[in-house]
Amino acid sequence: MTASDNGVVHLADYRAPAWRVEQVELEFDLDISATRVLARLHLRRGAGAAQPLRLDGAGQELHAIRLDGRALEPHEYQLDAQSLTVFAVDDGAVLETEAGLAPDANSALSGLYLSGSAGAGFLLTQCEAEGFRRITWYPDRPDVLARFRVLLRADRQRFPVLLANGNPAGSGELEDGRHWAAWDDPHPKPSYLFALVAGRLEQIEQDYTTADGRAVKLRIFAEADAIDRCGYAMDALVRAMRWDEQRYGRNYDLDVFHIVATHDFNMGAMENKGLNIFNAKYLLADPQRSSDEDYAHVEAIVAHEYFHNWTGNRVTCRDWFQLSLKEGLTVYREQQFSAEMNSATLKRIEDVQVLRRAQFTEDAGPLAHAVRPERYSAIDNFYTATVYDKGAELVRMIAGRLGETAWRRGMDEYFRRHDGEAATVEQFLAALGDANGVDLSAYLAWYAQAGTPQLQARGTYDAAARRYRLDLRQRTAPTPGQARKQALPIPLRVALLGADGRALPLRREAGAAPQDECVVELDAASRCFEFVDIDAPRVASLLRGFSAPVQLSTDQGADDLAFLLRFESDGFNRWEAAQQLARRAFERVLGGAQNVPELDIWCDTLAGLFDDAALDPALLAELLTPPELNELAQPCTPLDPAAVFAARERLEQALAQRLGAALEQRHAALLKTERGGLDGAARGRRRLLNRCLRLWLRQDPAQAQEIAATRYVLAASMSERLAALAGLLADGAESGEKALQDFERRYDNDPVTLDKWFALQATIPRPDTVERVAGLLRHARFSLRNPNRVSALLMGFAARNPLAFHRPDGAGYVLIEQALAEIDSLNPTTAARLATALKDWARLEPGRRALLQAALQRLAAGARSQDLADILRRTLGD
Ligand code: 0A1
Ligand code: ZN
Repeated sequence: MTASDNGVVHLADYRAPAWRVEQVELEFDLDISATRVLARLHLRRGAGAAQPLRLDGAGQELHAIRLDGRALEPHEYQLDAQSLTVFAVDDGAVLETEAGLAPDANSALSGLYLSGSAGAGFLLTQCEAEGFRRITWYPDRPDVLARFRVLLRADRQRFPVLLANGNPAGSGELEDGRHWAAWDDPHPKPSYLFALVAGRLEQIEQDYTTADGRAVKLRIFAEADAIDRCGYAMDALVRAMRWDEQRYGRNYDLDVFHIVATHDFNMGAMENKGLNIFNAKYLLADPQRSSDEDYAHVEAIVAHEYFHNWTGNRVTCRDWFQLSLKEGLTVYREQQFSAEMNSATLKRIEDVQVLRRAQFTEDAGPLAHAVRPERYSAIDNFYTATVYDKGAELVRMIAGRLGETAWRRGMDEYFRRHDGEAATVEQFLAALGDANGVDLSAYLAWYAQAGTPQLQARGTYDAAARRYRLDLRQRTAPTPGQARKQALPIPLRVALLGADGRALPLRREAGAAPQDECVVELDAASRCFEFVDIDAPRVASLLRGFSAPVQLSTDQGADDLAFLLRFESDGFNRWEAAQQLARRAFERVLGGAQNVPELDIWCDTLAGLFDDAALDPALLAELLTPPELNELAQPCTPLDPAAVFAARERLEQALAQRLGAALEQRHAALLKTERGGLDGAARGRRRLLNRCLRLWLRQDPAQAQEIAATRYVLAASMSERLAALAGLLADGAESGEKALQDFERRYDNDPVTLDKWFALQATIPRPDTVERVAGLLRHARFSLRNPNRVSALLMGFAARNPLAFHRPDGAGYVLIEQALAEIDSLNPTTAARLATALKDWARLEPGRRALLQAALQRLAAGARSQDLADILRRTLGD
């Protein structure tokens, strides 16, 4: 796809490639500062009239160019900063180029780069979305699928391990202490899935036999100090491979599957064919250093990357507008897997939390975009919560609409039709629909329309007619570039609960078979649905399981929500009732009310549940947690982050007081249980233990701080240690500072764990955290070149610490502004991501708003990278 006006690429301009590559042979002479790449492209004319061969390229030096073995004269080709054009090329021709690269100078971490230090680090690549063009000249677009053969040569001492995609195809010695390794990938793939890794790495290995009988060597590679933390990832990989066989009938398709861990990575991980590369923070896990959340991430992301082998690699995307075709679908598959491995209810709660915190806020702000956008100027900026998480919700809705058997049938058809191809969202919907004789095209509107639908529900009961009527109405507010919105198909899972809390039998018409739960689909701006033969409904439970990514408002009172919180059998909606109650209490408190009945109802209902032995401790911990600050702040305009913070504090304080001595008692009881285990029950108990401690710290600070300080030292797991430390720091306790020093000493040499130390400090909810973060920027272990460090310290501060970041004097803004200007010249992807934390400036109260706007304008004036410029331009609404 070529960029048209001002580097903006439009979906409507898509043209099939003029040239295809049948096969590509790559030869690398690897070196930290001077790598040579020979590329041999076997070319085929593609669609349309004969055109010159235009290849993407960026940053490398051209040392030689030959067509069918003949060196080209300068007038036969044209080279500029973004491309190489060869004028007269015949169908079937072979183009050879030789390029020179400097991996150690590549701070953008896209293309071929160095992880770690020049002396001890290793070389690796990141090609999605457009990194391959930084390695060699190529039609760097996902709809050009080629067979890759790769030959790697390097010094044996310095680079003992040489990996690329596909199956191993030989290795041997060369002169002068060098060696070689050849790799052959039999599956045609787009260039964004290319990868190589070279360096001194250790490995663990496991044999695996696929359901269709292929023997596969699974290997995980990491640097020596990390290899003993790869066992859990291997375990998760094996479980993910079996799961994909059983649930989707998908087998692995190479003789080896390799994963490599690096501390220098722009994202979470990457699904390169047969050679996944992982950000170490999502691969390494051990009981002493990893929290329960870390374990869950490793399991989910290992599965995610593995699942991409079919949803992304075997069937890839026609163009980058279709990104959610692979990402939304793979996130959904990953969510299904995690739900089946753990508690489905908790997983759903966590997924919805992520959606609300990251995606709903994105959808409501200046960076709102459709799951399938229609234009972009920097594709790296579209690896967003909308494309990933809302995309997964769309797949979930469609899967729910079809039902389990039909969903599987549809997916089988999708793979059957498009294996080995680059597909579109339309083709996905068509395959799913055709396999089941249904028309799913109405769901395409969900992919095209940005913004979160607001769904209003009103229930009325006619006792005489024994009818319950549900009125639904939807509306989506305008988003940038999309003033007018259409009605979307919204499936709503509904139950009616009777006075005893049990689901009443539901019938849409007289004589129909009754159901405990019904799905109604709102397919217009408004509609009403009736249920007949209904006796004495107490309350409606709507949008069970969060059946559509909408914002629901109902006419239910606080008593109705309390009833749901007590009796609802759908775990998700039970939690949701607690969230809604807390939200109502919050709004009243924020509005200045002294006497807030909703707050009492919330506290009393939770206190009633607190001793319920039948309640899953993990769910109880979530019930006891009000929505986080960013969620609560969402509807507030003008926004005063300090007032939001104070109001939420009052909620926490009220709950802590209401629970009183029970907190200490429950905490003590949980401390006596087995605390080190990794099973779901132990994790659940820890979650509640930690939540009790946080509330107890508010209820009885003096005593709880003492216990927290001990808990820090005697922690049976990292989750305990982190919770104790975070609690002490939030309280400003002296013992918190001591514990921080201890933490630094313990983990000084472990980057993944030291990031927790940076993040903990960045998120201390106190105004003077600004000065603390400024000091940490000068810490010997801090570097703006490392995305994980930037994310821990600066993203932690800007996105997860509204009280400090939005300090009224603007010091937080200046701090981020200065850091961003520097990161921009090092790593545009990281700069752009950090800048998204500034997106809500226009909603702030006038004082902060002016300060942040000025900082954004200064940044925009000086932005060097297209990535950062794009985010700032859209943020400022220019
Ligand atoms: N496809 C990967 C995410 C990813 C995207 C871009 C990257 O570099 C800019 C790296 C990874 C995934 O979904 O896991
Ligand atoms: Zn992905």
